[in-house]
Amino acid sequence: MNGLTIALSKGRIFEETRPLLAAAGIEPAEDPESSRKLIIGTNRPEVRIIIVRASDVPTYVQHGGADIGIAGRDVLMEHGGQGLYQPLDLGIARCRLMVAVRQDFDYASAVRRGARLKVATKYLKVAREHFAAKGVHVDLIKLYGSMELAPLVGMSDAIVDVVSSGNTLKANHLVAVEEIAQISARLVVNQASLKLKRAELKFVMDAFARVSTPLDADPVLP
Ligand code: PRT
Ligand code: MG
Repeated sequence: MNGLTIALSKGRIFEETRPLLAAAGIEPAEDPESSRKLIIGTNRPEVRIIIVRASDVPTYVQHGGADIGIAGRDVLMEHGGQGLYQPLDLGIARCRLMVAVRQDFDYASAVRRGARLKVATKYLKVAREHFAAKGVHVDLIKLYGSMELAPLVGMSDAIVDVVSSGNTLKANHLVAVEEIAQISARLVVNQASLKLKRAELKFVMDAFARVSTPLDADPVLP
């Protein structure tokens, strides 16, 4: 189909993408928080936005359901990034992917002892690779959300999750013990679209690049 389809998730990604879209002269016609529509028009007839789960953004772009999308680096690490160009770190939706445990759990000594750890997370691939690289044996438990609960009910020793303010960890008597990666959201582009819609995409990428601050360009993290 002609025109440009952009995949976004509701919430922080959509809100933090608004100024980037504005820089490209794109204004969503509706607010996804109040509209139930999954396809949202814009002030530009050739540009539309599809609203998908954050973890589905790379999949939609990979398979051509959208030409471009914006996804957290956490989501992209877990997806693997096959079939996607990642031309731009947008510096938005910043957080850190961390290992966290209960405040009363001695993580360092468990690792030193070579204990086998139960780890609950929605980031199975990332967690598997992280602990394998450290030589720590883990049993992974796949969850889809509220990972913070697992250690509290004795289901796991640790979690792997993204942390921004740290308030959720604190409120649940958890503490971050290890950083896996610094995270911000990136622009992802379908490989065929990049060839077929070069001019449109270059316009959008240039506009986004003008108004975003990549993580690396920024010595001080929030
Ligand atoms: O909600 P849904 O299950 O559909 O998907 P999602 O949670 O992956 O999506 P969304 O919209 O919540 O997050 C989209 C992207 O925003 C993530 O992929 C991250 O790259 C990025 N991001 C930035 C965050 C946070 N900050 C963040 N704080 N994603 C999630 N959180 C969670 C955090 O895990 C904690 O449970 O928000 C909660 C509050 O965090 P604190 O540390 O401020 O208390
Ligand atoms: Mg969420």
